[in-house]
Amino acid sequence: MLYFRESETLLRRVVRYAFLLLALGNSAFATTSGSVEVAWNPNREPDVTGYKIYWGESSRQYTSVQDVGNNVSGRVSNLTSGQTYYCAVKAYNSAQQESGFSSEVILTYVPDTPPADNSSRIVLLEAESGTLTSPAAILGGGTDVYVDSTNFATASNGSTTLSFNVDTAANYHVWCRVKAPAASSDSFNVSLNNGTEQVFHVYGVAEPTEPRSSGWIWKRIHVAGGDPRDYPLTAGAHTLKFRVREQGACLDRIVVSSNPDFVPTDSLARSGDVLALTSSPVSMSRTVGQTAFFEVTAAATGPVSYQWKKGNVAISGATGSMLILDQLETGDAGSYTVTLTRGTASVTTVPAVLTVSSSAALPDFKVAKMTMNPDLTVNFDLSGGLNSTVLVYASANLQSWSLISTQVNSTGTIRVSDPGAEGQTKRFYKIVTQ
Ligand SMILES: [Ca+2]
Repeated sequence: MLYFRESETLLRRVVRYAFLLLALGNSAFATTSGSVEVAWNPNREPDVTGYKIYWGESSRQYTSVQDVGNNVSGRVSNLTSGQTYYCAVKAYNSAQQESGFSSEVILTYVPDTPPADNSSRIVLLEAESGTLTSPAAILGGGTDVYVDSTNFATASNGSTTLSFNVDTAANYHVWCRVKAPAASSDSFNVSLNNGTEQVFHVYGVAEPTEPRSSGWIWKRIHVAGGDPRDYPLTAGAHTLKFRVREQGACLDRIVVSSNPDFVPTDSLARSGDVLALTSSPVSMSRTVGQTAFFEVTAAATGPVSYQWKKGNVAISGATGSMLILDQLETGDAGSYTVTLTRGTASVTTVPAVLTVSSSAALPDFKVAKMTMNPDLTVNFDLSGGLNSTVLVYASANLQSWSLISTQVNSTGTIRVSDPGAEGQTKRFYKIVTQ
C-alpha cells in the first residue's frame, strides 16, 4: 500500500530513476508507422506493479495514456508525422495508486519510410527543341542533332531558348553537352528566366589545365574558379537561354539537376523517362537486436517509386528510398534489393547482403536521460560496463561512424555529449567496451 507520503517518495524515485529513453529522430526505434519506442530504468519501490506512458501535443498536457504493465519500455503510437509530442511516465502500485510524472521528453515522429526523396530530380532538354534565333541553326543527323554556329562569320547573337518545368523547389545545376572550338573558351552566354547573361566558359579561366577536346563533352556551367553555378529554382516554369558567342560552338543537350553528385553521360536516354542511380545500398553485418539501414538515391526526370525486396520477395510497405530493419533476428539475414521506377524507366540495385549474427554476452548497457538541448546538441547518461573503457560512436546512416566519447566508467554511469546531432534527422549510437 502506498500512502501519500510514500507516494511522494515514489514520485521522487520516479523522477530519479524513471528517466525516459528518447528515440532521437526516432528512426532507430520506429518499426511501424506512427510509433516510437521509449524506455526507462525500473522504479526501485518494492510494490510497484506497472507503468503508464502519457503523451500529448503540449508540455504536461497529456491526452493519451498507455498501460504497459510491469515493463520498462513501451510504444507511443498513433503519432502524426512531423507533430511534436511530449511524453512522461508514471509508476503505479497494486492499489492503482500512481506516482507523479517522470521528467518529460519531446518526441517528433519522422516516418521510417519517408516520402520519396524529391531532391534528385533532373530535367533533360535538347538544345534544338528550343526557340532559335538566327543565325543559330539545327544541324547534325541521327542522334547528334544540335544547335550549331559553325556557319557564323563572327560572334553572333544566335540563340536557343528552352522552356522547362521543375516540380520541386531546389538548388539546381546545369550540365551541357557541348562542342567548343579549340581556340575558344567563353563559348556561350547563359541567362535564366531572361535575367542577366553570364558567360559559360566551356574551357579557359575556370579550368586552365583542362585539355581541350574537339569532340562533344559534358560540361557543368560553373563560375570562375570552377565551382558549379547555382540555379535556385522555384517549382514551376522556367527558361534557359543560350546565346552563342563564338563561331563553331555547338550545343546538343542540357541537363538541369538538383543532385550535386549527378554527372550526366551520353548513355542518358534521348527522350522519355530518365533514371540513374547515384548511390546504392551497402552490405552490412549486424548482431541480433541491432538495426540495419539501407538507402538508395537516384536522379530522375520526375518522382520515383521504390519497392524493396528480400531475395525475390517484395517487402510489404517498403516503398521508400530507405529501408530500416530494427530488432534484427537471424532470419532477417539475406540479400536486399530495391527496384526504382520512373515512368517507363526502371532499375534494380545490386544485392546488398545483410549478415545477422547471434549476440554474444555483452555488458548490460542502458541509456537514460537522453536530452536534446536548446542548442540542438544531445546528451545522455550511459550505465553498464563498470570499470571498463567505454567508446561511443555516432552515425547518421549506420555506415559511417564517428567516435564521440572515450571514458572509463568508474562510477557506473557516464555522461555522453553529442554536439554532432544538430541538424540531423536521425542519429544512431554504437557502444563498444574494452
Ligand atoms: Ca540534341
